[in-house]
Amino acid sequence: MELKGKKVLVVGLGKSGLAAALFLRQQGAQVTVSDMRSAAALSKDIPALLEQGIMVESGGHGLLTFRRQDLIVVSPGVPLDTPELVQAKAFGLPVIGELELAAQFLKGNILAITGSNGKTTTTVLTGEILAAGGLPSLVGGNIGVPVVELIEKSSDESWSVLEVSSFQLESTRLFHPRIAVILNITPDHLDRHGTFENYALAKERIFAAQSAGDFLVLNADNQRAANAAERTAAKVYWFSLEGPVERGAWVENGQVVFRGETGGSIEPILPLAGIPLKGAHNIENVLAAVCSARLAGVPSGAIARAVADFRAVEHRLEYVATANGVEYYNDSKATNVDAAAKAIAAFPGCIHLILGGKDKNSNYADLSDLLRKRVKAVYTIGSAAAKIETQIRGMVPITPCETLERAVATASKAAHPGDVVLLSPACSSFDQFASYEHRGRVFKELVFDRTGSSGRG
Ligand code: UMA
Repeated sequence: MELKGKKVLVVGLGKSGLAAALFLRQQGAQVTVSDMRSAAALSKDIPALLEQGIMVESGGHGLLTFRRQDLIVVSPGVPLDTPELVQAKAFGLPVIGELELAAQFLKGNILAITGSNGKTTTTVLTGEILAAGGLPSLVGGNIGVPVVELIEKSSDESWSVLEVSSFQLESTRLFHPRIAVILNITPDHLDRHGTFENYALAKERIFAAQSAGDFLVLNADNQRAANAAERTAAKVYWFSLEGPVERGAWVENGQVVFRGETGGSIEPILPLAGIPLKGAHNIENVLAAVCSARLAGVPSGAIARAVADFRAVEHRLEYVATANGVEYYNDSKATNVDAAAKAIAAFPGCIHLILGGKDKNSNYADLSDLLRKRVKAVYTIGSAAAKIETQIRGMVPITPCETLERAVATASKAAHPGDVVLLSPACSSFDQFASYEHRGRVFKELVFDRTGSSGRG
């Protein structure tokens, strides 16, 4: 892709847009950035952009700005049905995402991981396993590191391990991972994609450009993810919690095992007891990482060592502290119902659960069974509170708390020794916080304030 002298518009000035604009400018493009936020809100980034000769349109998107371009690079959070983008496409302008742009300049191999839940843990773990196996690995994508930022560090030998979201995949055409992983597909982001099928189809773009020499790793236990096997040109590998698979990873007699070829020998990788993460969903994440790492050529000893040394990623069922016999867990990254279900299932019972935030057109009644069996009380927060209360009424005592601060205080007072206070909100954070990371950090501070210094540091 030749960018020198091209007029390129970057839409959205968040992490992705900022990194993409600077990269495009470096490549000699004439860059404009357009963002709906006001100049005051963007004031932190504008000076650096102007200094590089990048023009900035703030306070909204101008139709004419979108028309006068050779290429439009869109940030993941900007919906593709934004009227200015629709019109630009109608005029024949190419519209691609930051992932698609970056992937065309990345050297080496791409190992891309998508799924409704477990992406970040699996991505970080896979990156660590590859590094333990001596492969130069770079980690980025939806995890918070724009893929363009990896380009400079990539080499012909490197493996870029990328967490990729449906938002990023939706606008890909040539994105071509050597190994692609679909961990699971369950309802999420229905507010953006409209239907579950549209959302699933966006995720399936992860293998759209793959061919017979590539690998697609699928969860045999998740129907919608497994369906992809019928539509791919890549060689399919499986992982399963339920039993043996033709090729791939599963659990047998307390061991994680791997079989490289249909009918081939079964290779023990590590004992189940050597996995230091909570919850069955995390065993799935480990199986996916083991399978991908074997396909990348990492020997079993290095895999076992890296898994044993791995610690939960921040905001994913992260242990925070214990006070008066009550354990506190931060699962702020659980921004959909399925993720919250997995977190609840990871504890035997006695959970005081903080639910709520910004609704994504979700159905909280899907939690009914787990709420009845494992949850002592629910504390609601945020703009989704009324909907949650209506959908789960009668299943478990509910205390409307509005804020996280009140929820932590109320849950802490109600909890007895042996109970767990769990923030696993099943909603996005944007009604009350800047991000799920911000929400998680506030939760941890509130817990530390109540429990003294225990767990800090
Ligand atoms: N904006 C517009 N016009 C619009 C919509 C937004 O100008 O119509 C502007 C906003 O004013 C803002 C900017 O776009 O200034 C935000 O862009 P963005 O939402 O794409 O945010 P980034 O900071 O670039 O972060 C993105 C991902 N965000 C989303 O997908 C929403 C980050 O994933 C990712 O870490 C980052 O790129 C680096 O790759 C976050 C996320 O929530 C963690 N992802 C979703 C998820 O995991 O569920 C998919």
